[in-house]
Amino acid sequence: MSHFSATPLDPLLVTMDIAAGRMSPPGPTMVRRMADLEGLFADQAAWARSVESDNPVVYEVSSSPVPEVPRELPHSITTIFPGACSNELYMTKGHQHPDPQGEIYLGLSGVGGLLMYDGTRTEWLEMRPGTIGYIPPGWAHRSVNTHDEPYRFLAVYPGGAGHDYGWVLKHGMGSRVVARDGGVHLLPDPR
Ligand code: S6P
Ligand code: ZN
Repeated sequence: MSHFSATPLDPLLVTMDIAAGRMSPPGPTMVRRMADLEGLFADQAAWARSVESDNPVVYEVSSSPVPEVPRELPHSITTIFPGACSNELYMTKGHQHPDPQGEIYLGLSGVGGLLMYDGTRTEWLEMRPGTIGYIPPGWAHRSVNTHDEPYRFLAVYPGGAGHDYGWVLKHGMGSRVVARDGGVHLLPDPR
């Protein structure tokens, strides 16, 4: 996501429409379709078929107007829709913050998981409405929808941390999250 103004904002009341995954007043919104997740799902042939058939929306991000600049705390609602590519559950691209700083996720609706990877260890937190997932500095993070309704969470993160998507493309997340035999499983993904 890229943002606009470097001018600090005045105090701001933001209202979340959790059912819609929107914020008011609104800031930037982003839609990620299957085509935007190239190279991320294990089954590349299934990914290509999905892109060619209807290129579904996998997730959306709606931000408040707080900009991604140092010292500000931008925040956004991510909605991951239910679904899978082959049997790998719908997920965000995942990223590292090049300036390592912590981040907070708050579960809003639905059920999902917060997958984190520090290059050696993988951690998985189950996220439900009201749970907070803490992402320590230096851990790459990806979110996954593990159920059959939209999974929504609020993210609050340091505006100067930046976003590096190439790191996850290159190193993966240590594990993949798949639906199999009626359950959700983490499979090792060594690189
Ligand atoms: C930003 C924070 C989230 C994600 C969002 C989409 O630091 O972690 O707002 O941007 O969940 O995920 P991704 O990996 O596509 O940015
Ligand atoms: Zn982040």
